[in-house]
Amino acid sequence: MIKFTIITLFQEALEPYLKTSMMWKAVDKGLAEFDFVNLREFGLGPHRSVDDTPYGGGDGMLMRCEPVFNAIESVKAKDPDVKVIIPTPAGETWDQKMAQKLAETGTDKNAHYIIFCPHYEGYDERILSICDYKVSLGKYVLTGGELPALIIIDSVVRLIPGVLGGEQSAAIESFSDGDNIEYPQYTKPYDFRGMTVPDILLSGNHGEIKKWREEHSKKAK
Ligand code: 6GU
Repeated sequence: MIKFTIITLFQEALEPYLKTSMMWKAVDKGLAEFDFVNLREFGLGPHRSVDDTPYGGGDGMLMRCEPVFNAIESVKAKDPDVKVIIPTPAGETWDQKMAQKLAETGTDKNAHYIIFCPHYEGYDERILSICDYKVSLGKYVLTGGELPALIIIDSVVRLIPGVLGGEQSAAIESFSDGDNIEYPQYTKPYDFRGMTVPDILLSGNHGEIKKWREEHSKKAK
Protein backbone atom coordinates (compact mmCIF):
# COMPACT_ATOMS: atom_id res chain seq x y z
CA MET A 1 0.00 0.00 0.00
CA ILE A 2 1.31 3.39 -0.93
CA LYS A 3 0.01 6.53 0.69
CA PHE A 4 0.46 10.07 -0.60
CA THR A 5 -0.25 13.02 1.66
CA ILE A 6 -0.47 16.09 -0.55
CA ILE A 7 0.18 19.47 1.02
CA THR A 8 -1.43 22.08 -1.20
CA LEU A 9 -3.48 25.26 -1.36
CA PHE A 10 -5.51 23.79 -4.24
CA GLN A 11 -6.95 20.45 -3.18
CA GLU A 12 -9.88 21.03 -5.55
CA ALA A 13 -7.51 20.96 -8.53
CA LEU A 14 -6.13 17.53 -7.58
CA GLU A 15 -9.17 15.65 -6.31
CA PRO A 16 -11.07 15.03 -9.57
CA TYR A 17 -8.14 13.21 -11.17
CA LEU A 18 -7.45 11.07 -8.10
CA LYS A 19 -11.14 10.10 -7.97
CA THR A 20 -11.12 8.91 -11.59
CA SER A 21 -10.26 5.67 -13.35
CA MET A 22 -7.13 3.78 -12.28
CA MET A 23 -6.20 6.07 -9.37
CA TRP A 24 -9.62 5.57 -7.84
CA LYS A 25 -9.51 1.82 -8.51
CA ALA A 26 -6.20 1.63 -6.66
CA VAL A 27 -7.82 3.30 -3.66
CA ASP A 28 -10.86 1.03 -3.94
CA LYS A 29 -8.63 -2.05 -3.90
CA GLY A 30 -6.74 -0.77 -0.84
CA LEU A 31 -3.48 -0.44 -2.83
CA ALA A 32 -3.22 3.35 -2.60
CA GLU A 33 -4.43 6.12 -0.33
CA PHE A 34 -4.54 9.86 -0.98
CA ASP A 35 -4.77 12.37 1.82
CA PHE A 36 -4.73 16.17 1.74
CA VAL A 37 -3.35 18.80 4.08
CA ASN A 38 -4.56 22.34 3.43
CA LEU A 39 -1.49 24.56 3.69
CA ARG A 40 -3.78 27.52 4.42
CA GLU A 41 -4.55 26.03 7.84
CA PHE A 42 -0.90 26.59 8.72
CA GLY A 43 -0.86 30.16 7.39
CA LEU A 44 0.24 33.08 9.56
CA GLY A 45 -1.87 35.85 11.04
CA PRO A 46 -5.54 36.68 10.52
CA HIS A 47 -5.16 36.23 6.75
CA ARG A 48 -3.45 32.85 7.13
CA SER A 49 -0.66 34.11 4.93
CA VAL A 50 1.70 31.55 3.40
CA ASP A 51 3.97 33.81 1.32
CA ASP A 52 5.99 37.01 1.49
CA THR A 53 8.27 39.24 -0.59
CA PRO A 54 11.84 38.12 -1.41
CA TYR A 55 14.83 39.48 0.51
CA GLY A 56 17.02 41.45 -1.89
CA GLY A 57 14.00 42.54 -3.89
CA GLY A 58 12.49 41.25 -7.08
CA ASP A 59 9.08 40.37 -8.44
CA GLY A 60 6.54 38.10 -6.90
CA MET A 61 6.01 36.31 -3.65
CA LEU A 62 7.78 33.34 -2.11
CA MET A 63 6.32 30.62 0.08
CA ARG A 64 7.47 31.11 3.65
CA CYS A 65 9.18 28.50 5.79
CA GLU A 66 6.90 28.47 8.84
CA PRO A 67 3.62 27.28 7.27
CA VAL A 68 5.41 24.68 5.15
CA PHE A 69 7.54 23.28 7.98
CA ASN A 70 4.55 23.23 10.33
CA ALA A 71 2.39 21.42 7.77
CA ILE A 72 5.08 18.83 7.04
CA GLU A 73 5.87 18.37 10.74
CA SER A 74 2.18 17.83 11.52
CA VAL A 75 2.27 14.79 9.21
CA LYS A 76 5.66 13.62 10.52
CA ALA A 77 4.31 13.77 14.09
CA LYS A 78 1.91 10.94 13.18
CA ASP A 79 4.35 9.06 10.91
CA PRO A 80 8.05 9.79 11.56
CA ASP A 81 9.09 7.58 8.62
CA VAL A 82 7.23 9.61 5.98
CA LYS A 83 9.43 10.88 3.13
CA VAL A 84 8.97 14.34 1.61
CA ILE A 85 8.88 15.05 -2.13
CA ILE A 86 9.02 18.59 -3.49
CA PRO A 87 8.22 19.14 -7.18
CA THR A 88 10.58 21.85 -8.39
CA PRO A 89 12.10 22.71 -11.78
CA ALA A 90 15.46 22.64 -9.95
CA GLY A 91 15.06 18.95 -9.08
CA GLU A 92 16.26 15.71 -10.63
CA THR A 93 14.29 14.84 -13.77
CA TRP A 94 11.58 12.28 -13.00
CA ASP A 95 11.77 9.08 -15.01
CA GLN A 96 10.44 5.52 -15.07
CA LYS A 97 13.28 4.19 -12.94
CA MET A 98 12.43 6.63 -10.14
CA ALA A 99 8.74 5.74 -10.43
CA GLN A 100 9.66 2.05 -10.14
CA LYS A 101 11.83 2.70 -7.10
CA LEU A 102 8.99 4.41 -5.27
CA ALA A 103 6.44 1.79 -6.37
CA GLU A 104 8.68 -0.96 -4.97
CA THR A 105 8.56 0.66 -1.53
CA GLY A 106 4.77 0.27 -1.61
CA THR A 107 4.69 -3.28 -3.00
CA ASP A 108 3.87 -5.85 -0.24
CA LYS A 109 4.85 -3.14 2.25
CA ASN A 110 3.46 0.18 3.42
CA ALA A 111 5.06 3.36 2.13
CA HIS A 112 4.09 6.95 2.84
CA TYR A 113 5.14 10.06 0.93
CA ILE A 114 4.33 13.72 1.41
CA ILE A 115 4.21 15.80 -1.74
CA PHE A 116 4.49 19.48 -0.91
CA CYS A 117 3.16 21.54 -3.83
CA PRO A 118 4.90 24.93 -4.07
CA HIS A 119 2.98 27.75 -5.69
CA TYR A 120 3.44 31.41 -6.58
CA GLU A 121 6.81 32.57 -7.90
CA GLY A 122 8.82 30.27 -5.70
CA TYR A 123 9.72 29.16 -2.22
CA ASP A 124 12.27 30.01 0.47
CA GLU A 125 15.38 27.94 -0.22
CA ARG A 126 15.42 26.67 3.38
CA ILE A 127 12.30 24.60 2.61
CA LEU A 128 14.55 22.21 0.66
CA SER A 129 16.22 21.19 3.93
CA ILE A 130 13.08 19.29 5.01
CA CYS A 131 12.63 17.56 1.61
CA ASP A 132 14.05 14.11 0.77
CA TYR A 133 13.38 14.15 -2.98
CA LYS A 134 13.51 17.14 -5.35
CA VAL A 135 11.73 16.22 -8.55
CA SER A 136 11.48 18.07 -11.88
CA LEU A 137 9.15 17.05 -14.68
CA GLY A 138 11.27 18.53 -17.46
CA LYS A 139 12.69 21.70 -18.90
CA TYR A 140 9.75 24.09 -18.73
CA VAL A 141 8.11 26.03 -15.94
CA LEU A 142 4.67 25.43 -14.43
CA THR A 143 2.79 27.70 -12.02
CA GLY A 144 2.81 25.18 -9.21
CA GLY A 145 3.51 21.68 -7.98
CA GLU A 146 -0.03 20.35 -8.42
CA LEU A 147 0.30 18.95 -11.95
CA PRO A 148 3.73 17.46 -11.18
CA ALA A 149 2.23 15.85 -8.04
CA LEU A 150 -0.45 14.17 -10.16
CA ILE A 151 2.12 12.94 -12.67
CA ILE A 152 4.37 11.56 -9.95
CA ILE A 153 1.45 9.81 -8.24
CA ASP A 154 0.00 8.38 -11.46
CA SER A 155 3.34 7.02 -12.68
CA VAL A 156 4.00 5.31 -9.32
CA VAL A 157 0.54 3.98 -8.45
CA ARG A 158 0.02 2.25 -11.80
CA LEU A 159 3.16 0.18 -11.10
CA ILE A 160 1.81 -1.25 -7.83
CA PRO A 161 0.91 -4.89 -8.61
CA GLY A 162 -2.87 -5.30 -8.86
CA VAL A 163 -3.62 -1.74 -9.99
CA LEU A 164 -3.60 -2.43 -13.74
CA GLY A 165 -5.79 -5.15 -15.25
CA GLY A 166 -3.34 -7.61 -16.77
CA GLU A 167 -0.54 -8.37 -14.33
CA GLN A 168 1.87 -8.11 -17.25
CA SER A 169 0.71 -4.71 -18.47
CA ALA A 170 3.07 -2.52 -16.49
CA ALA A 171 6.01 -4.87 -16.88
CA ILE A 172 6.08 -5.22 -20.68
CA GLU A 173 5.18 -1.75 -21.78
CA SER A 174 7.04 1.42 -22.67
CA PHE A 175 10.25 2.31 -20.85
CA SER A 176 10.18 -0.63 -18.45
CA ASP A 177 13.17 -2.29 -20.13
CA GLY A 178 15.46 0.65 -20.61
CA ASP A 179 14.36 3.27 -23.09
CA ASN A 180 12.20 1.16 -25.39
CA ILE A 181 8.84 2.54 -26.41
CA GLU A 182 6.29 -0.20 -26.81
CA TYR A 183 5.52 -1.70 -30.20
CA PRO A 184 2.59 -0.47 -32.34
CA GLN A 185 -0.75 -2.05 -31.42
CA TYR A 186 -4.01 -2.49 -33.33
CA THR A 187 -7.59 -3.46 -32.59
CA LYS A 188 -10.66 -3.93 -34.80
CA PRO A 189 -11.47 -3.06 -37.56
CA TYR A 190 -8.83 -4.78 -39.72
CA ASP A 191 -9.23 -2.16 -42.42
CA PHE A 192 -9.85 1.43 -41.34
CA ARG A 193 -10.03 3.85 -44.30
CA GLY A 194 -7.56 1.75 -46.22
CA MET A 195 -5.10 1.47 -43.32
CA THR A 196 -4.78 -2.22 -42.59
CA VAL A 197 -3.36 -4.17 -39.66
CA PRO A 198 0.04 -5.88 -40.29
CA ASP A 199 -0.89 -9.43 -41.33
CA ILE A 200 1.70 -11.03 -39.08
CA LEU A 201 -0.50 -10.05 -36.09
CA LEU A 202 -3.33 -12.17 -37.52
CA SER A 203 -1.08 -15.15 -38.26
CA GLY A 204 -1.39 -16.85 -34.89
CA ASN A 205 2.38 -17.47 -35.00
CA HIS A 206 3.40 -16.30 -31.53
CA GLY A 207 7.13 -16.61 -32.20
CA GLU A 208 6.93 -14.44 -35.30
CA ILE A 209 4.64 -11.95 -33.56
CA LYS A 210 7.11 -11.62 -30.68
CA LYS A 211 9.94 -11.03 -33.18
CA TRP A 212 7.90 -8.44 -35.08
CA ARG A 213 7.09 -6.61 -31.86
CA GLU A 214 10.74 -6.55 -30.80
CA GLU A 215 11.77 -5.21 -34.20
CA HIS A 216 9.12 -2.51 -34.06
CA SER A 217 9.83 -1.24 -30.53
CA LYS A 218 11.18 2.26 -30.93
CA LYS A 219 13.86 4.01 -28.95
CA ALA A 220 12.86 7.02 -26.85
CA LYS A 221 14.40 10.26 -28.09
CL1 6GU B 1 8.26 19.92 -10.61
N1 6GU B 1 7.46 22.39 -10.92
C1 6GU B 1 7.24 23.50 -11.65
N2 6GU B 1 6.70 24.57 -11.07
N3 6GU B 1 7.54 23.59 -12.93
C2 6GU B 1 8.07 22.51 -13.50
C3 6GU B 1 8.32 21.33 -12.81
C4 6GU B 1 8.00 21.30 -11.49
N4 6GU B 1 8.84 20.44 -13.67
C5 6GU B 1 8.92 21.04 -14.81
N5 6GU B 1 8.47 22.29 -14.73
